[in-house]
Amino acid sequence: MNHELLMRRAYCFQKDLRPRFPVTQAMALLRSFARGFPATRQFAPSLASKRSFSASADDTITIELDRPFVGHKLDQFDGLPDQTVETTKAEMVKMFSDMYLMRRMEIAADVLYKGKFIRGFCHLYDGQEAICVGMEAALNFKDSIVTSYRDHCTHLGRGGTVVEVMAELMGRADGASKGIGGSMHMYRKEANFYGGNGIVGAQAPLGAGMAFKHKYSGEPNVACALYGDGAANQGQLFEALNIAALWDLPLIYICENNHYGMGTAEWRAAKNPDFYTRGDYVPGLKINGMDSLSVKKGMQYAKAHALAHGPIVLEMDTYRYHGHSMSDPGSTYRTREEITSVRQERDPVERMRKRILDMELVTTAEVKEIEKAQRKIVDEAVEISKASPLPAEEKLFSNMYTNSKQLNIGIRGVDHTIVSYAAE
Ligand SMILES: Cc1ncc(C[n+]2csc(CCOP(=O)(O)OP(=O)(O)O)c2C)c(N)n1
Ligand SMILES: [Mg+2]
Repeated sequence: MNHELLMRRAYCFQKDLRPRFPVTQAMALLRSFARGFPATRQFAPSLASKRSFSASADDTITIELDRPFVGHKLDQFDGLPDQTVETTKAEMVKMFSDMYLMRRMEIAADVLYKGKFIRGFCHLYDGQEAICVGMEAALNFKDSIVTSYRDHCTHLGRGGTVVEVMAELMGRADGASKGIGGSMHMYRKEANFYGGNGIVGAQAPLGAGMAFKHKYSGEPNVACALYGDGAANQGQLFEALNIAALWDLPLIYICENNHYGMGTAEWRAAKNPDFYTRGDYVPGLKINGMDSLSVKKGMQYAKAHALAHGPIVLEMDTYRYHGHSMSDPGSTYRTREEITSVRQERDPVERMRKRILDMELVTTAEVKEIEKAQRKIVDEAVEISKASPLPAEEKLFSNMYTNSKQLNIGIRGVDHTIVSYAAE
């Protein structure tokens, strides 16, 4: 079996580029492929360890995390999570592969934006990939997610495809929202992903509503609402938190602290930038958001907590490499040295690449093959998206909340008399 093909079958997110046979078969192939690799049952603790041992792709490996969790009011509950996480070779290789795919997709979006194939808003997620990937390792698609406009990779994490993201970015009919939403409006209802929100903080009360639904329906699931350090100062967050705490809703608030809200550093906007403590009476946990395994462990803890006791506030310590959006060069309010040092010392993709190589779970040649396969997925998705048609004209006026024809007003200067209205 060709390794590149195998990795694509076992790991890629691509629905439409995914070869047509079941994942179980792919995983069986992966297992046979993995059998020859050295691995460890009890791996501890440093990334630099090079112990060789044999284990299959699904054998449990225990990793000691290099940064401790920091808690807020957790003593009244289960205390702090310990500093170890259980994983497998298959999971770690998948995490690397998924994060690498996300990184390449965001780099491609940057290039396409500069080439004017993508217009309008575009907020990239590169640097923050470990949150998305680690979070999904602790959740299932019956748990709900709602996030901000920085949503491209969340869509992949929820099982969406690179084509869906790319086509949406280019305003094409094959996009996640049929090309009428754009960068800020990825959406995947079948995996309980409710977007993509352009209004800062708007997702916080939406997340509380989703958590209410899970509890009301007696489902063993949680709702996760992700927001930034800038959004963390919004009033609606505290209103929703109050009601969620009163009603013990299974809600996980996740503050993705990339340390800037547009060009404003966290300390200039927040009197208390310890965002995991900002729930006051609601417990919190600070997590290394640059390590997908730390995120997984923290999320496992948070899900169990939310189901048993109600809301919890997580702070993911992370960093965005690009500017706030494509119109921000990202270097006027922070130094280039700062960006470079995070890339060199904390990059989530590099961290996992180093980990699986140091543990001798894969060879350098195999890592290169994974990377080549993921780059090909992105390249093909770009071409498919470019060839995708524009949405039909009448689609521009479907799913509108207000019937502006009745109100006799234009929408953003568009003359409504020249289009027909299609209600969906
Ligand atoms: C209610 C509202 N106010 C202001 C804006 C403009 N705005 C868009 S993003 C942003 C900064 C948010 O920063 P943060 O929450 O840290 O998220 P990040 O962009 O860093 O992911 C602002 C002020 C908006 N979209 N909505
Ligand atoms: Mg921010």
